[in-house]
Amino acid sequence: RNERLRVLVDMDGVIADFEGGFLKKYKERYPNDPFIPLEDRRGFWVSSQYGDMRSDLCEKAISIWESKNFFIDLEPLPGGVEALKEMAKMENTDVFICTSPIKHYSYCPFEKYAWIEKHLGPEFLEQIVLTRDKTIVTGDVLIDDKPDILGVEPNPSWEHVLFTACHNKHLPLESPQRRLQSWADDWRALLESKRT
Ligand code: UMP
Repeated sequence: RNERLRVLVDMDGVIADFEGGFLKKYKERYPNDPFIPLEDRRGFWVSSQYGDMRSDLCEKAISIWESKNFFIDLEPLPGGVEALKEMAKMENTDVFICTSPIKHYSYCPFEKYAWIEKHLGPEFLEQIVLTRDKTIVTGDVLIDDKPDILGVEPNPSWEHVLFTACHNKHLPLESPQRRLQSWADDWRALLESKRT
């Protein structure tokens, strides 16, 4: 059996500020259209909440993250880069960044690699898993801000720990599910609890 701990860490909303980057560029591009302040965000899909506000705003929202330089310009979320670098140096620990690219592939996959090289260093280019289905990836824990992570595998090997974000902070947790409130929260204890 494997003595090493395998940690999967999501990118958008966990180490890269997708919501903040979206809102900034949306307001710049559509200054005369309504927007949703981060404290009013509900639900994982930004485009759905914008579309519910006014139907044309769904595709306007999508146009933001489909644009060149959207993903590379995202700011790191507080403490995320430092946590991943420390995690990667821990004994018997393998860290992978597990992220779903958008289907408009012109910029997103390239810019995700570039972001990781820029903020985490070229060593981390070995640690990237790009997949639209995270259930087929094996690991001990998946730290992700998406409440429902579904795919073709009904029983994924990982425990999903919900990373708190503006869109999920009001959600009641399904009973066994754990949260990481931020990177200031005790992620080391979480990892130790999976090691035993
Ligand atoms: N995304 C959308 N629509 C939205 C919000 C996000 O397509 O309304 C994209 C951005 C990310 C991906 O590329 O979905 C989420 O990836 P994960 O965080 O689940 O890895």
